[in-house]
Amino acid sequence: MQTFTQFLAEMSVSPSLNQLLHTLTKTSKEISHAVQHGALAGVLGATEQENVQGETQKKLDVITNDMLKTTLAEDSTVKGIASEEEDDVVAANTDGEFLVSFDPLDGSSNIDINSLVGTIFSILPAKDGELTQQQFLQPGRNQVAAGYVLYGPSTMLTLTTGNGVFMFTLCPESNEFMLTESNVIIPADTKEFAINMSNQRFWQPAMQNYIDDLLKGDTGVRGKNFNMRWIAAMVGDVHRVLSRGGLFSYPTDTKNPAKPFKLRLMYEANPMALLIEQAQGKASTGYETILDIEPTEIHQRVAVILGSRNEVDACLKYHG
Ligand code: AFP
Repeated sequence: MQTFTQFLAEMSVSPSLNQLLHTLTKTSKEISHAVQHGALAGVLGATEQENVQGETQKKLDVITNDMLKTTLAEDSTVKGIASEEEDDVVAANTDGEFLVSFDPLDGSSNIDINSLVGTIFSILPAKDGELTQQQFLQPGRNQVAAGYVLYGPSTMLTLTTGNGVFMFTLCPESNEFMLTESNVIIPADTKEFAINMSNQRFWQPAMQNYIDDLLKGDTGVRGKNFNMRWIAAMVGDVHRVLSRGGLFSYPTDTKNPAKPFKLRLMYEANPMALLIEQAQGKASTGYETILDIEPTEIHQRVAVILGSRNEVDACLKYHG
């Protein structure tokens, strides 16, 4: 089995990207340790602060954000950082080659119930000049690498540098990420979907009709029965889709008219869309390919429909 270091050498990633990926994985091991200690380390529960998006921050959201911010700012390859937990972009090193966007701990509502959480990251090329939000506003297609670290029964890293999708498992004895899945491919067809059904009445008719037909199973137009899963952490749901196929969606809804979309483009939808496309799946808003969206701001939200190619296409047909 290859170590992560051996893998990067074999993939001939540039020395600067190699350095940055090592910084990210080193910090993720420390996050994994903090998550594992849970109540023993007094890291569960909420703070009294809200992030820029008006969500109450969990203690671990703040701790993991600070861990990543500190280590990335010390990495000479990083020019700037954008995080779910930071109001604005954070400048790191003027000559840095990369911009890193991240959700330090996706699935915050799972923290206190000892369920799946993860770190999602996206790496974009930096541009010359002063670091501003504008630097980050590049389509997801520009990402040089993207991935997530899932803190589950095993800690797993899933990564793409634009040459396929690879999964690594953190060995508890050696504390090394070991390559455990190469060239992940998502089956084109599936009988599994993931969506928060409690929002059904707030969806657009296209999504309502699509899900209605899945629920009718072999008595309806789809002619087969579907199973449903919902982890409430995109990182866990996408990991399942990459592992065995499926369709995952957080669609447009009218629950809160001021917030028609839930998931964030820069550090949730884009990195996941790159992984999904690299694994031969598909990722769309219903009307647009996620990786082609020209972002307008760093905390922008979008509708997401991703997963097994043929099933995403089936869903898109309802969207016209
Ligand atoms: P956080 O980013 O606040 O941890 O939220 C997680 C998430 O954005 C995404 O990972 C889940 O798919 C989704 O929220 C779950 O949302 P519901 O609570 O509406 O099911």
